Amino acid sequence: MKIERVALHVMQMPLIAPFTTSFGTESIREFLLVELTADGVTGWGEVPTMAEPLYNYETTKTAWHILEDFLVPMVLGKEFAHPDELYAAFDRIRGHYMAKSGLNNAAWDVYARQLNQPLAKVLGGVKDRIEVGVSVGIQDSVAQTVKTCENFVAQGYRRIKVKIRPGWDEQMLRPLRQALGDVPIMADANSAYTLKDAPLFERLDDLDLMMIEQPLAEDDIVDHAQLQRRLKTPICLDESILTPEDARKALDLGSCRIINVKVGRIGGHSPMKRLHDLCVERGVPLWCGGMLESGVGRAHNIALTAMPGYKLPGDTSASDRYYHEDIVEPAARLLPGGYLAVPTAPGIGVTVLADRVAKYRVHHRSFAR
Ligand code: OSB
Ligand code: MG
Repeated sequence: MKIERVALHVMQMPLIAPFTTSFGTESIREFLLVELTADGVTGWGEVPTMAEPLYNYETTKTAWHILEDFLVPMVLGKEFAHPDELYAAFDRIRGHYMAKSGLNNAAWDVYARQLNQPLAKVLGGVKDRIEVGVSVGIQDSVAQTVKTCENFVAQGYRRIKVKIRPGWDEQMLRPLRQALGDVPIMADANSAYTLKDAPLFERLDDLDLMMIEQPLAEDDIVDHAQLQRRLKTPICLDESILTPEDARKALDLGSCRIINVKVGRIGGHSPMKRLHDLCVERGVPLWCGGMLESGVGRAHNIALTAMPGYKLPGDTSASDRYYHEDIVEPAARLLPGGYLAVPTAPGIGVTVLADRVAKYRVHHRSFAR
């Protein structure tokens, strides 16, 4: 594919309800869309940054800078045989995986459209529907948490993830387990604890949580290994895994038993496939995390979750769990039993609606040669 044009769109979409984690509250989802045209075929990618560097160090502005000044000039006017080759061109640029993922994934969409095949199939996917769960932010009260979670269970979601932070953990999780019976529950701390909190996590062992996600610092797989040795509950790493090599090291150290893949966090489908294959080889279950994506990022998440290594329900909930209206058609809808359908149309399998993109766009620029 010869890259003819790249357009970057800064998007701001209001969430139906604010989403609170241990690092802050988001009410308007800010992110970038990458629109890439090669050989007359257009593909889309999503850069799932936020306005502030709270989840990781990237922001929408750093991603714009890295794309505009470095990544876009590396691909514009160039010819690539495969999206992996385009990703390899980014080798010299350190980090900034979310910025890289936007271009890499847009190239995968183009590539699959050129093959006239769904992206899921091109990535090696084998499922026609994926099992999904829901990620519930920090609520005002325990009663509110129980009600919110019961409502999602009634809709069919197959597992509940709740956000925790110091002062909002055991006192919420015990009554929640009581209320939900044997519904699979897990907790995500977004790095809010230290090894000093190990006794708390040991007490949580009897709640039979599916896993505890990223309890400790994002840059620390050493303390996670110590904590994992003390727990029956599996630790799942999210923020700590930026590359397939990070995953290998964390698994070698015993820092986790499960890995959450966010295709943006690790740079796109090209490195994602390597991480997937490593985890399949080692028998480590994967699941697909989320960054409250729009329909573009959601379609990429659905496509990748069709791969066989994704063994556990992910955070890819239906579009209506986040947004009043989506920027793609058809928007992802929850099927009975807690599934999303894997699209069968070419590429990401959804149509990006130009008028909706324009409605929620605050800035854009097109690069061509
Ligand atoms: O840690 O998984 C996380 C949302 C924003 C930033 C970080 C995280 C999340 C979620 C929501 O948990 C996942 C989703 O529903 O997209
Ligand atoms: Mg997480």
